[in-house]
Amino acid sequence: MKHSVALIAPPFTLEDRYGKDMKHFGAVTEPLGLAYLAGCLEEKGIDVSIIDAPAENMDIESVVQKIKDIGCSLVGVSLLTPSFGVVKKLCHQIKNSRSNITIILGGPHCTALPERTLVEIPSADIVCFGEGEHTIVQVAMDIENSGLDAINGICYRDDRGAVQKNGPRPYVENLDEIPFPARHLLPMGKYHMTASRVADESYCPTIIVARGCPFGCTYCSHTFGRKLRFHSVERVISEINFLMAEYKIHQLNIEADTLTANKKFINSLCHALIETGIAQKIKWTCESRVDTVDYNLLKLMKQAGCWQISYGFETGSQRLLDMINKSVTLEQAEETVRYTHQVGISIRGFFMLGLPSETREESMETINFAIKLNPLWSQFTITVPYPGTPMFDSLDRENKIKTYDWEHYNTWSGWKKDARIPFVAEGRTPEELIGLQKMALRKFYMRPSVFIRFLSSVRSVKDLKKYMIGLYVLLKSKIALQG
Ligand code: B12
Ligand code: SF4
Repeated sequence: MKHSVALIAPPFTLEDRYGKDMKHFGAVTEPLGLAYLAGCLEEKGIDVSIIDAPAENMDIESVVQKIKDIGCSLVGVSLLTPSFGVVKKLCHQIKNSRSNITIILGGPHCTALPERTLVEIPSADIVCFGEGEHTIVQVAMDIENSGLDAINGICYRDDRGAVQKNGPRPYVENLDEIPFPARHLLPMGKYHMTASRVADESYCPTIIVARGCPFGCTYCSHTFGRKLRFHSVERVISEINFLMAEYKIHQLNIEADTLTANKKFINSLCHALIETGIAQKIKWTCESRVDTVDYNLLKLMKQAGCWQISYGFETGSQRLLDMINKSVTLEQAEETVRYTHQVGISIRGFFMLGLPSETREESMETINFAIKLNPLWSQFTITVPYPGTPMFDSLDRENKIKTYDWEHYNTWSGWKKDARIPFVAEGRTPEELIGLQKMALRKFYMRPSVFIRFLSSVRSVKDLKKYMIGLYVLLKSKIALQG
């Protein structure tokens, strides 16, 4: 029997992610992981729908009602570590409303802790770890035929209720085998990217061009393994052409763990964007590392339409960079920033506060380094040892993890009520880190040169409103500190 499937992006709201004040700056983006699964299910003729709760502004009750209305027999829910609490409640209520429905969970948290997730969420029946495309198809088609013990990449409960873990599923070797994500099943008018990532107010979709990363940063989940796998350049171009024809896009976020990790790939992609004329029509952003670009590549990327790169600078301390195995130097960061600005590409910088063994002085070095590099936007997050990372494993071994209540695994704790930071280095306090995250933003953004830069870039009333809210949030955080 083939199941009909509903895939759910859980009601994990912008406020849950960023807190009341910062929610204005968060993105609600397409759940592409689910859209890939749906594309594969459709290809096999399986009836599938996607319920995107954050985009549709749905709460748990309305998701449960929608599942009832659809009348599906298999429900798949995506799970990130900080959305654990919401997903657990959702599963419980789905099962309460219809006990014969099968619930499968997947996503980065499940990949990191498959068995534990099944134990901790008793209403779930199956947990998928690793890439889900082939697994969900097999589950939807074969559950009754071959039984769950024949499906790789899952954990499940056997007849006696004991948790069983099957062997891993190999990564998809040829990514082009996977159909385009089923965007037609998503509420496409309801997405918006973070303000710092868009060139104008038009819709900015994301396209994923590669999976996997060969680098070894200790705080990273490596959800797609260490081996880099790419779509062919032809497939990427045809997906962009599709997005241009279907959604009339003018901008794009090109996603890959590190787009520039393989020079041959990024060079061919840029040349193809130029030769097809897409470079003249589409502006794009991407994420990269400071040691995987050089002046010539940056120049080519600019010609190919790249207007912004997000770099993970992480910290202003070489000792800490070495400790997190970033394998870059502060000098490399400075040089790359210089080249990127020289070719006319704008920069977003990611910085981490509260790394293991970090001192207050080193935190200040990070904030000062951000000011020195002077990217257009800087993001300062509190270090969270996500499960599945080497950082989590070593802190866990050393009994240094403060909470296993996954809801608190949020990098924006500084802005969240009742936050409990999962890791705090010796000699530091949660309160200090919370204050530091706010102070970092104030120090970075409340500079006259930054005010002038932002005011001169205002293009609309909407822009102005966003900047005003930003200023209000920063001032409020300062007053709260003094009060
Ligand atoms: C791009 C990105 C973002 C973008 C999304 C932009 C966009 N339009 O896509 C933005 C900036 C918005 C973002 C935000 C956040 N992100 Co993010 N993000 C990523 C990144 C770099 C890539 C995600 C991606 O595109 N994946 C591609 C798709 C195909 O993969 P996928 O969604 O994981 O789905 C596959 C499998 O997981 C599985 N699967 C997923 N769901 C399901 C469900 C079922 C039923 C099944 C069977 C299988 C299955 O099958 C899918 C196909 O193979 C990852 C790192 C990474 N490489 O995964 C981090 C990552 C997912 N993000 C992370 C986090 C923490 C967040 C935030 C919570 C940060 C914050 N504090 O706000 C928010 C939450 C966003 C949300 N959805 O609620 C963490 C999650 C860690 C964890 N253990 O949960 C990651 C892994 C980075 C890290 N720290 O290591 N993110
Ligand atoms: S943080 Fe980025 S560069 Fe480092 S391992 Fe993860 S994806 Fe790769």
